[in-house]
Amino acid sequence: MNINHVLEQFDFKGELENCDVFGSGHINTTFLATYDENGKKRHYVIQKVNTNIFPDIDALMNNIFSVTDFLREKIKADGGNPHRETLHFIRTNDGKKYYRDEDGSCFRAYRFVDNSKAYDTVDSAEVFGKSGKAFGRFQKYLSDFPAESLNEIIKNFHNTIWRYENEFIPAVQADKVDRVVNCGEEIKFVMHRREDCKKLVELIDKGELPLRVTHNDTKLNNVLFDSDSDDAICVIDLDTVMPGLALYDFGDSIRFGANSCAEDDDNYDKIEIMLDYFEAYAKGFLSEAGEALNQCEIDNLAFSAKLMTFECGMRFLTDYLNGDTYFKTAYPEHNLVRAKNQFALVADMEKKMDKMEQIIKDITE
Ligand code: ADP
Ligand code: GN1
Ligand code: MG
Repeated sequence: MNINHVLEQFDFKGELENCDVFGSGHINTTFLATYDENGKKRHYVIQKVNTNIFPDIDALMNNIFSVTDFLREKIKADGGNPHRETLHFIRTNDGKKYYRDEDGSCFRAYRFVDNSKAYDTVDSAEVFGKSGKAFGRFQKYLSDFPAESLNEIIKNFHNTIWRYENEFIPAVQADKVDRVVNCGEEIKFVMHRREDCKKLVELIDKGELPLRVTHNDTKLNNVLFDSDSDDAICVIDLDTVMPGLALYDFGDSIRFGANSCAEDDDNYDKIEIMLDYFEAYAKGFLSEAGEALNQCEIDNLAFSAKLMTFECGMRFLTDYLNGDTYFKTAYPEHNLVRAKNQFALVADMEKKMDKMEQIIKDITE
């Protein structure tokens, strides 16, 4: 791949200074390019989209353009700054939403939000609470987005029982790369919790949990913070914006940001759910999205944190069993370490579930 050739396809301002790999996502390959326009630095983010995971790139980019256009209007109406508070994608020189090179690789570009940063971990509950506000506001802004116009980019994305039956169990049975032998305990851990996998799906079927337009991948490094004030300003990584549950967005944020350790830390005995972070996030999220939530959603907030952590651990374990074909890994056991990490967090949440539920009650009653 010749990145300079890719950059030439977009209408960036100024002279290219440098372009480097950037960020810590598990799916796409992200670059940061710096241009100089008459002494003024301009930064752009270029992403090679993972087309194994997102084969229908047209559907994906149509979603993203319509969601960011919609958000821009909401932000303006709310008196916000649309240049900083949502992503601004840049079309190719011939007006397309992405560039496909000769090898079939697909690239998209957007403006870097200046004076911003993404965190893989934060060192204060207060800052984490601000990300809760940003994701809550994101959901509130999209509450009247025409959901039927969105393409469902990955079917069954958070259908935990579907992932269990159709991905996890077949991966164990196939044992393609002879790794079952390394993870008997973890496989048992998942199997013992099969009943949990059904809970939210059954509540959807009963009509108790409403589908909303949600982000579906609300980890901390998918929101940008202002470098000076540490306010959470812009929700990024819009690939999985689809109809989903408010609980998926809440739970996935807690999974990543209220873990006392990074997602792939192998100090398993140091892993715990930090209840002050849980509380700060819940307050931030509910202050923006809370009014719209029904009682069943509120009653399942604490459980959703456990379920999203469990589901993610099961996905890491499945990928380990399949030979690391989905998530980017830095070393052979990386997915197993991630799975063990998530399961340690699930186990701690199980011990603290009463406390987590009480925190939600204290905020909402
Ligand atoms: P992935 O699907 O691979 O997670 P993302 O869109 O989340 O792709 O981008 C990957 C990472 O790049 C983010 O988690 C973040 O760390 C970083 N990143 C992306 N865009 C920006 C930006 N505008 N400013 C700062 N960091 C960014
Ligand atoms: C992936 O794209 P990224 O790195 O923000 C994944 C999420 C997982 C997460 C685990 C499209 O998120 O579902 O929860 O890794 N995204 C996709 O860290 O599968
Ligand atoms: Mg990301």
